[in-house]
Amino acid sequence: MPFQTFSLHQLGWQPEYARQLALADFEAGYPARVMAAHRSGLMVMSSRGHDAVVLPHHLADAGDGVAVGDWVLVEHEAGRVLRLLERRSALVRIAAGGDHRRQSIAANLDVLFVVSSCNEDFNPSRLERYLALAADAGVAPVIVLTKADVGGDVAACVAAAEQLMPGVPVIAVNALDEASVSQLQPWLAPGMTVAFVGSSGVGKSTLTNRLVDSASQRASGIREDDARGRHTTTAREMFPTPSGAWVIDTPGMRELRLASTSLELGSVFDDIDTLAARCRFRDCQHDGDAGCAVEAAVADGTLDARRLSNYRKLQREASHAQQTQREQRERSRQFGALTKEAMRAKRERLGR
Ligand SMILES: Nc1nc2c(ncn2[C@@H]2O[C@H](COP(=O)(O)OP(=O)(O)O)[C@@H](O)[C@H]2O)c(=O)[nH]1
Ligand SMILES: [Mg+2]
Ligand SMILES: [Zn+2]
Repeated sequence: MPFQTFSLHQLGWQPEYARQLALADFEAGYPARVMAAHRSGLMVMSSRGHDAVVLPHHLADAGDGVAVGDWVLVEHEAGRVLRLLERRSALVRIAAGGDHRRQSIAANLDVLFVVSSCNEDFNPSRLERYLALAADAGVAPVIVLTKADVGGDVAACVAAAEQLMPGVPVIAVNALDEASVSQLQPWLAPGMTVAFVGSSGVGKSTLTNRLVDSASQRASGIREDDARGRHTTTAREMFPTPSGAWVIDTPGMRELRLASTSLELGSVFDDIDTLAARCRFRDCQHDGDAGCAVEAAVADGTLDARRLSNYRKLQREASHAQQTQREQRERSRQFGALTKEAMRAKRERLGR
């Protein structure tokens, strides 16, 4: 089967990536985009087609790791990644489990579709969490409310979602219906990269499959099925749409802990920050303090108590993430010092 090829431009190449490469870099290797990240290595796409390449450990372990959507420099003939290019944006989470590692999920995104269904799953606090995640990633969010066909008060859902953050588009769709899903086309221009995030079962994979024609999924050579022949969304992959955009499906992230270390959480809670500026005392804790504008707004119904408490919760998480990051930096600094000391001792033993 002939593989579809793409120009760098079609792959989403931007001048800011080109600026990171000198002539010597182009002599050593070629730029390619990560289409899929597996334990064994990366599947990349470049103007010469797709290639399986090796990701050296020192690159895999550096920073937040390499993710689907990243641009890398691949060594000519060697099929090995030489460098990771600086990202325009990146979705990062705190890994599940005890070690609290930062882990990139997707890189160089233009749009983040925050998906929720219009029924039981609809949860404003969870949507705010994803909006903060988008702000931290540096990606423009679009809220997509699925299962608009199932019943439930779709208009009320849309209205509630529209209140969460001014300027964020809210689209209600039936993910099973092609015409309905075509409402997402404005964000699927050629070279654009979009990703879906949201709880398990909201329709992310259904949307992805609707947008990406199956022929290009197969032809891209990046679909891998597990031993039982089922497709799994454990490895992150991106697929081209007929309109020329790139779509990334992400597995439902049950343990979506914010990797954000900014207590402002983007501008998701601008309304509360604006209110807080009007409190009588600058260090107002909005907790029984005299002349508190935030509590006054909750009392008169202009601010949702739920929203305030969610802001506080997300701020606590951000401050926790800040602390963890500090500790990790300190640990790796100590580890670096230890390694240096060990190497010095070894040199001495060898009499050099
Ligand atoms: N009726 C209806 N069913 C949907 C819609 N979106 C998703 N589903 C169904 O919901 C289930 C979960 O969808 P899936 O795409 O696997 O969710 P994911 O976990 O977010 O990837 C599947 O059975 C879909 O067919 C929708 O808009 N309308
Ligand atoms: Mg899925
Ligand atoms: Zn206050």
